Amino acid sequence: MATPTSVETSMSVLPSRDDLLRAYRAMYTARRLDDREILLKRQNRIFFQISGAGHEAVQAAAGLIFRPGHDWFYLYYRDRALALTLGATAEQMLLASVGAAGDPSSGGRQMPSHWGFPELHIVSGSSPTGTHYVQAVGCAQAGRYLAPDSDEVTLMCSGEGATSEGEFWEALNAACLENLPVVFLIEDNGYAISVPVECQTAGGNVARLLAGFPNLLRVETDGTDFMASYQAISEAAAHARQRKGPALVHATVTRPYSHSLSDDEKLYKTKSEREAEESRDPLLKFPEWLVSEGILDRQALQVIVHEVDQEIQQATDRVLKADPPPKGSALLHLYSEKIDPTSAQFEAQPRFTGDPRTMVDEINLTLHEEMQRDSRILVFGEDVADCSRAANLAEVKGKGGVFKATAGLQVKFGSERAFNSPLAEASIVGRAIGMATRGLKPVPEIQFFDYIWPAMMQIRDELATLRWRSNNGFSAPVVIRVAIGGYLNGGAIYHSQCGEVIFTHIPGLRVVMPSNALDACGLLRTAIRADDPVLFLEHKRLYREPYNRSQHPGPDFTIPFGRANIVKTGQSLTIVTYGALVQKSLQAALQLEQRFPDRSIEVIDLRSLSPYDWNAIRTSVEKTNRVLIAHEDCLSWGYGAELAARIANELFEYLDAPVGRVGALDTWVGYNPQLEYEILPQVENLVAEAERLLSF
Ligand SMILES: Cc1ncc(C[n+]2csc(CCOP(=O)(O)OP(=O)(O)O)c2C)c(N)n1
Ligand SMILES: [Mg+2]
Repeated sequence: MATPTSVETSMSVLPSRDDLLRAYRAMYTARRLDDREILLKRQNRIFFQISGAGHEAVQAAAGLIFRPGHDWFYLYYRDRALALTLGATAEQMLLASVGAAGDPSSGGRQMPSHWGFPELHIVSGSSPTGTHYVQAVGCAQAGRYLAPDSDEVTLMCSGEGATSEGEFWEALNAACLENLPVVFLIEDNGYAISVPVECQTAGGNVARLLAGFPNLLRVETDGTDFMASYQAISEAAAHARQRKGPALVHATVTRPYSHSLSDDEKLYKTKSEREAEESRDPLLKFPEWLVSEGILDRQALQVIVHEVDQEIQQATDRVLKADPPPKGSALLHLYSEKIDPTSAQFEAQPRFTGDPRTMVDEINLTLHEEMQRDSRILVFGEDVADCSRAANLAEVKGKGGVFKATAGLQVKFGSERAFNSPLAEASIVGRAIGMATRGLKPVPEIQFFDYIWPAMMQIRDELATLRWRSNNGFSAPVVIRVAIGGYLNGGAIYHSQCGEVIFTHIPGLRVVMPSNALDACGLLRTAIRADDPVLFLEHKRLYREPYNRSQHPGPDFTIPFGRANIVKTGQSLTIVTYGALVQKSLQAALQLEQRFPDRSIEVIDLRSLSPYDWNAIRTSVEKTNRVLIAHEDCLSWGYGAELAARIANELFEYLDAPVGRVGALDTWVGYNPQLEYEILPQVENLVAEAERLLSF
């Protein structure tokens, strides 16, 4: 594949007359909707506007070729004509413009032009540029898993600027590795806001850069020319439908209305540049072509124009009277309303069998049992497979995770359900989101918490927002397993990090962190069987400790989220903690009780950090009147700060001492064991702070 295919000349695929009229109607509707929105924004009746002007021809062509409700679509904000051709209506779009409750894409939660139409398979779009590339790959992979004989294709659209995001390259790599039926449509309008393409993309043409990607069909087209675009996209779609691999269409388009209403392109585009763009306007070229080819006469064109103008006027009149989102609805759809992981449904009695097992063994066994039960579960990440070269398994034992948490899953359930991903955290989480959107239950692994950060945008802006921002139209109940924590003697900065509070601060995400084998089993199973995104934090130091082992509690053992475990009862002081500090708190309690025989210490293991068990904390503090919150992560702005604030606020009258906190020094974990000891909280720190609180 030396050079991108030229499509200007060959015309093997032709749209019908009806299709051409449908395309023109959608293109004209799109442009007039942009114009109407601009007017409404100037009148302060709507609050944001971004146009698709100049992009309409290639979009309408794509809208004819792909099949709504069969294929899947990851659109971006300019794809108005595409969404219209696929079946969205002018009124639906205007409902989004005014932010009405009836906006089918988000119920007034997202800006307009963030398309999401579940029945059409248009997956809710977000505002970060480029986050959806990897999701589209996951969606296509899910399609292949769910219906291997289907010819469905996933269409993924973006501007040329967004191809500079690393996730574009992660997505292409994954799509080519897996030979997935994804069509990438790059709508190149020459600018990313004010940055011209030659300063954005080396060589100024992203399609040319992709020459080395195997099985990737690259097609260049003039995206302002409807027929050329139709041909280009037909070719790309056919390549993907025939399962020859992914395809990329690079379509040059124009952007006559500046980037958005907040931008004025006259500040950086010359007059001649803008005039050259005007001459390529698809809304002028396409109707002229229809007339010159005798497909329509001018009168018939006028009829379409008139009908669309009327439709938009009537729709505008209606949406301006539409109800806003109801008061009190802001928290709705943050989490699933179908399955409540905090409910009694997840209370279960253990049925213990076998010898005591370590925490990592319990995690492994739970994954085995759940994958056996539910074929929708897929496990992937870095090094999680037993052996990517499956034939080697005749000779070798297999890896199964750097901590062995996923050992044996590939051997038992096959390489389609347990596999190694490229070393690319954003795409691990992003692909999982795409899969979950299709109804699978991905359980990806992030190898070390210290390396979760490339996936942060996917977790915070995508995973946690999808259900809320689509007003329950879409969801991504992914369980991300992450090895976390220090106390490793040599773990140093990049193998010891905590930082759970960064994630408990994210609305829409559940965060749990077991301290022992039994809780790990029960909480992991609940995470998998629930319907929400869950960050499942596995403390590395606790994986193989002798003291936190458990017999296996059975294949249906679950623990509700938001239920603390009172690991030791006491009367004089409550220690609220979780993770590695549970054991240290118990040791501290023992020392304190030896030193002060008339005092007793209660230790609460929260185990579920968001939601957390306020009831358990409240009940205990009302009894003991003294509380110490202990965590491994840095003290300042840590998890304990929120709990301390709430206790001080709501339990003030019960307190006989200030609310105490113990955490790591506000620095990184050092490699030298003495450094590590000084930095991370130790039993002696807990004892000292507890003594201070007991002295009041
Ligand atoms: C991750 C991220 N960075 C920055 C922005 C702000 N932003 C919105 S659109 C845009 C330019 C996008 O250019 P391009 O991909 O070429 O699409 P176009 O708008 O030109 O169609 C930028 C920088 C954003 N939304 N997301
Ligand atoms: Mg652009």
